[in-house]
Formats: sequence, C-alpha cells, structure tokens
Amino acid sequence: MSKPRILVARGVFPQVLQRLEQHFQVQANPRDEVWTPQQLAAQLADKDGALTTGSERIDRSLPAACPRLRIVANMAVGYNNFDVDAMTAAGVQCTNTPDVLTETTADFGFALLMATARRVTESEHFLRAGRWKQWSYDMFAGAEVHGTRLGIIGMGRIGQGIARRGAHGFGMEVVYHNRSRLDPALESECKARYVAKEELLRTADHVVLVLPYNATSHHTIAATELALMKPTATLVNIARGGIVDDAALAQALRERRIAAAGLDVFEGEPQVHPGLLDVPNVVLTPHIASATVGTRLAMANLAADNLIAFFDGRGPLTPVNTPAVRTIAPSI
Ligand code: 8YV
Repeated sequence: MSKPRILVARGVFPQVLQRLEQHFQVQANPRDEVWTPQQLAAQLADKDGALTTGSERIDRSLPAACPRLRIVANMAVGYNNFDVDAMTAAGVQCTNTPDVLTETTADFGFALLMATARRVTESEHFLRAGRWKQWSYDMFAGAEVHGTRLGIIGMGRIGQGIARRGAHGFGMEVVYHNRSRLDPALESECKARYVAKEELLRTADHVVLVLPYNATSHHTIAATELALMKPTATLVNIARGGIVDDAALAQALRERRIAAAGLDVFEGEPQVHPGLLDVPNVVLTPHIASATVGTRLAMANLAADNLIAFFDGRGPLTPVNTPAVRTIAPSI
C-alpha cells in the first residue's frame, strides 16, 4: 500500500520535513504562504492528514470537502483555529502540542511583564531616537515588579509556570482566577490563591492572561474589566487575540486608565488595532511567546510524532478529541 498523503501547511524545519518524508508522501509549502480556508480546502482535498499551525482555519465545512482527511496535527497548544465539534462529528482526529512549550512560554510571559512594567521598549525607542540628553530622577520610572501582587487569569500549565516564577523568583503575592480551582497541593506549590475575577482585577498590580480562547473567553477583558483595574496596573496578554477587546484597551491606555500593557497576541492578527500602535505605554510583539529554536523544534517534532503514531495505528500522543474512525476510500 502506498504511503498516506500529508500536507505540511506552512514552512517547517527541514529536518522535520525529512522525518515526515520517511513515512508519508509529503506536500510541503516551501514559500510558506498562508492560505485562505478555500485554498487550504483545495490543498487538502486529496490528503489523508495535515500538519497545521495557528494560522490555518479548519472550519465547519472543511471535513466534508476533504473526504480522505483523517487527522490534523496542530503545531500549537491552542486549537481555536479548529472547529473541533465538526471535526469530531466527521471522524477527523485533532492533536495539539502541549507541555513542550510550557516553560518557554512562561519565560516569555514574564519577559513581557518585566518589559511592560519597566518600560523597556519605550525607553529603547527614546534612546535610539537620540533623545537621551541627561539622566533624570523620574526618567522612565515604571512600576515595581518584585513583592507586588500578580494576578493570573487562566491557571493551566503556562499560568502555573508564571505563578512559580512570580512567587519563587520575585517574591510576588500570586492570586489567580480559573474555570476551576487547582487542587490544594498545586496551589501551595505555585504559592497561588484563588480569587474571584473581580477581586483579581481590582487588586492586582500586574494581570497576566493565559486562558484558552473560545466563545466564553471572548473579551474577558473589555471596558468594564479595564475600569476595575488600578490606574497603576499593567496587563499582559500572551493567550490569544480576542480575549482582550483591543479597541477598549487602546482607549484605556491612551487615557492612562491603566499604566501599561504588553501584548503578544491581537484581535485579527497579524493586523494590529491602530490605536495600540499610537500609544507609547504598550509593548507589542508578534506572537512569539513559544519562539525559541529548541521549543519550536520540539513542537514541530511532536506534531510529526502525532501523525506518525496515528498512521502506524498506535493512536496520537496528544489528542484533542476522540472521533469515531472515519471511513474513507482506500489509499491509491
Ligand atoms: C504558536 C501558540 O507559535 O501554541 C500556541 O497555542 O499560540 C504558539 O505557541 C502559534 O500558535 C503557531 O502555531
């Protein structure tokens, strides 16, 4: 029997492509184009499996248009780019890449928190523009980090990593809000206390968002929530665009209703709300929280491992759903 046909929907490490080529007939995307849902459906029409990233949308209509498709392995821990219900109903396996990016992403969450509180990019722009003429007592004076109250919304693995860094490394008092409370042993390991969302927003000096995006988490932080925050507080979003109402945040930053924000993800990215580009008190990065060479390689290899294990009949390593087996035409 011939090898299953796989689409690698975006550019990926050559060594991962070579691994996949040992197991599959691979169609790659050497120019690393981002396809529209229609183009993606056309590319997948004759494929048995796919390796995708967060930029590929697998929408409701795609499984019917791609009758051979049995698995889509996302090179991301988040999978809000998938219509999981439609994929499950159609018998398409979904996988993601948890764990391998947890610590790297938590590192970046902390880096963004520090850069935001201590005005790192704003002061660098000032220096590069040749505007640094003398030291002064309040030049780029920012917000304290050590010993302050850190509020984490979304206490999964990455949230817990940020809590540990804050509590153990920076002596912060950590409060968190989540769909459900952590078990007491994990709470004490993270030195984190569960509070209501409103209490967190009213009292935290730094708020970090690490929750998954879905219909319930859409605009978790909008004008009402921003109004609850301290005027000295900072907000960091390393979760997903759409969790923050970017227009409301741009206005709050412009009016200094909160001190500053650090954003790695945006509504409608790679577009960025023009109001955010206009204000100095925001640090903006292009969705790079998991971007170290080692972690991106581990993510790509885990996505490849999921495809290989699935077609070997061993079952995927990190499944997102448990679909019934899809009945398909035999491979040609
Ligand atoms: C990815 C991410 O870089 O894993 C996730 O959910 O957001 C990032 O680590 C991005 O989604 C590309 O697939």
